[in-house]
Amino acid sequence: MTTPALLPLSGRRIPPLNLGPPSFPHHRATLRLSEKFILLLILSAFITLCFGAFFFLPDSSKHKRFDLGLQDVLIPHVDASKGAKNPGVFLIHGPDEHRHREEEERLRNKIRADHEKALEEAKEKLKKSREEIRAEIQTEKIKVVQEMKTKEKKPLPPVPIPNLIGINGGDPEDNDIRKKREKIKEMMKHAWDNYRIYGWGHNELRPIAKKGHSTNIFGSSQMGATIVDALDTLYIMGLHDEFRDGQKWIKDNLDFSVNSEVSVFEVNIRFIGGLLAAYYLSGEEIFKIKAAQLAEKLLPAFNTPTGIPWAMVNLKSGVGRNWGWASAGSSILAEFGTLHMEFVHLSYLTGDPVYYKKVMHIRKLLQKMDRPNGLYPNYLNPRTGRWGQYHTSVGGLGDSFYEYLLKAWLMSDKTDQEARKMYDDAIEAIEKHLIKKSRGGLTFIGEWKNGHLEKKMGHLACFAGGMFALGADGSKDKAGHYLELGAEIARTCHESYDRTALKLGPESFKFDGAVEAVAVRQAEKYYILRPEVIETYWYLWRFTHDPRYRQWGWEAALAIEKYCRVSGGFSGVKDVYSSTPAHDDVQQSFFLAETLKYLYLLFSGDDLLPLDHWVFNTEAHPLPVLHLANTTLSGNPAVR
Ligand code: DMJ
Repeated sequence: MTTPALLPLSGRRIPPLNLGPPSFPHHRATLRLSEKFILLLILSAFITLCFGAFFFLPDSSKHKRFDLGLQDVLIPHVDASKGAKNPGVFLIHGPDEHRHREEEERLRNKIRADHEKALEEAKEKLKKSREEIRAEIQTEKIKVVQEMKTKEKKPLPPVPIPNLIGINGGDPEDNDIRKKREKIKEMMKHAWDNYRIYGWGHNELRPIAKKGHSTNIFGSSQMGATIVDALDTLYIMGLHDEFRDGQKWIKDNLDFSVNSEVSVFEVNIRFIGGLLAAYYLSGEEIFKIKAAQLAEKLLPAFNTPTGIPWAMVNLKSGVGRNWGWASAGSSILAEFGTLHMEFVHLSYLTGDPVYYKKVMHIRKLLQKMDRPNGLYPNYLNPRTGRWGQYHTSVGGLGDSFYEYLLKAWLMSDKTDQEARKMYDDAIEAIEKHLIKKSRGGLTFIGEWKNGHLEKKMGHLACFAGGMFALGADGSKDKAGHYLELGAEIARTCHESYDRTALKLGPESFKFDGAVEAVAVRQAEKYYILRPEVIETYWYLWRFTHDPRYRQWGWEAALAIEKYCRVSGGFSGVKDVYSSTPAHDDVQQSFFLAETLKYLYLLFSGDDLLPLDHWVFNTEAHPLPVLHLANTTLSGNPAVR
C-alpha cells in the first residue's frame, strides 16, 4: 500500500552548484558566466513556480475556515447547520467573509513583497565572488546544524510526576496462579529472545524464517516497533536486563527523521503510547524525549482543511495522505479518534498545548456533526468534513474511538464530563442498533451498513466486553446493566474460541440461522495473536473476580503455546478450524505489548497497575491518571 513519497513543491531541492576550483584555469571566466546564467535561470523558474502555485494550487488561506483553534472551540462562531447543505460542512458568512477577504489580500501583498525581496537578494548574491558565496553557505550550514543540536538538547520543562502506584508487585498468593504467571513470563522471554536474535531493530519478527519483518503501517522504516511496544511488559514482568537492552537500542538507534510514510494511528498507539508508558514506569528521560520528538513529526498530518488528520504521514517531508481503500478519500474514525490519551500526556509533559488543541479540535468538530441514528460512521473526509459511507462498527475502523471517549474521562480523574457524555450517547445508540441476541442466546455486536445490520462480529469487537465493564462505574443506575453486558460479550467471544479446533478465535464470526459464533468464509478463519478477548477476560476478572475468566484466559494461553509457539518465537495461524494449521510466520508486536501483558495481569494481584490510577491505551500501554485540575497546562479544561 506504500506509494513513492511525494515531495512538497517547497521541499524540492535544487542541486548545489559546484563551487570548487575549476580544472582548467583559462576557462574560469566562461564558467563563472555560465554559473551565473544557471543561477538566474533557476531563480526565474522558482519565481514562476511560486506565482503558479499561488494562483493555481488550492488556496491555503481557505483552510483557515475550518481551523477552529482553541478560541473557536471556546467561542463557537461556526454553525454547522446554518447555510450548510451538507451536514458537517462549514461555511463562512457576514463579518467572517469580509475578514477572510482582507486576510487573502494581506497574504497576496506579503507574497509579492517577499518575491521582490528574494529577487533583490539574488541580484546582490550574483555580485559576490565565489569565495564569498562559499563562505556564506558554510556559515549557513553550521547555523542549521547548531540549531538542530540545540533543539535536540532542549530540556523539557519539569512537571509534577503523577502519583505512580502499583508499578511493581501483584505477586499472587495462590501457588497455582503464581505458576501460571511464571509460564506467561517464560512465553514473553521466548518471544523477546528470538526477536532479539533474529529481528533486532526490525519492526517485527518472522519466527519461522527467523528474520525481520514489517508491514505498510510502519512504511519502509526500521523503527524497532517490537522493542518499543514490548518495553512496559518487560518492565512489569521484572525482565530488567531485557528492558535495559531495549532502552539502549532506543537511545542509540531510534531516529524519526526517516523518509518513510507511516500510519499516524499505529505510530501513536504503539510508539508514543509505548514510550510514554516506559517513561512513567521507569522514570528514564530518554523515553519522554523520544516521544516528544516523534510527536512533533506527526503534527504535519493535521494540516488538512478540517484539522482531521491524514491516516499516513511521511516523517521526513510531512506530506500526508489517506488509505487508498477508505471510502471517499476519508480518514478513519478509529484512527483520528484514537489520539486523545497520548496527546493529552504529550501536552502535559512537554508543556506545549498544541497536542491538546489538536485532539480537542477533533472532538469539537465531531460534536457538531450530524449522526445518522445517533451513530458515528467510520469514514470522515478530511477535506470536506463530510461523512463517507454510513458504516458503523465497534470492531475494526470504529473500535478505539469509543474506547478513548471513555478513557479520556477516566484519565482526567473523571472530570472530563464532555467525553463521558459522548461515550454514553454513543453506547446508547450502539446498543439500540447494533447489539442483538442470537437464537441460541449469545449477545453479539453487529455492524451497521447503510441502514442494514450485518450479523457479523469481529475479533476486534471483543474488546468491547472489557470496555462496557470499565465504563459501568459512572453509568449511574445502569452500572449493573453494563457490567452484565460486558460479561455477555465475554461469553460470546469465549464461544467463538471454544467452537474451533484450536480453541483460538477466528478473525470474525457470524450469527446467521444455525451458524452461531463461527467463521464462515475461509478468509476470516485466521488468528494473528490478537489480544481483545483476553483483554476482556482481564477487565471482567478485575471487576468480578469470577474464576471463569482466569480459566478462559488459561485455555487461550495453552492454545497459543500449543499451536502458535515455534522455535523462533510465536506465529499466527491461518485456520483455527483445522487441527493441523499453517502458520502465517509473523510475530506481531502487539502480542508482546498486549496479549502477553493482559495474560500476565490476569494472573497477578489487583495491586499491579490498579485501574483507579492507570488507564491503558488501546495498545495496552498504561498511562497514569492526570489530575489536571492541579496543573497549569494551558488548554486544561479546569484552567479554562
Ligand atoms: C492493536 O494494535 C490495538 O489493540 C488496536 O486498537 C487494534 N488492534 C490491534 C491488535 O489486534
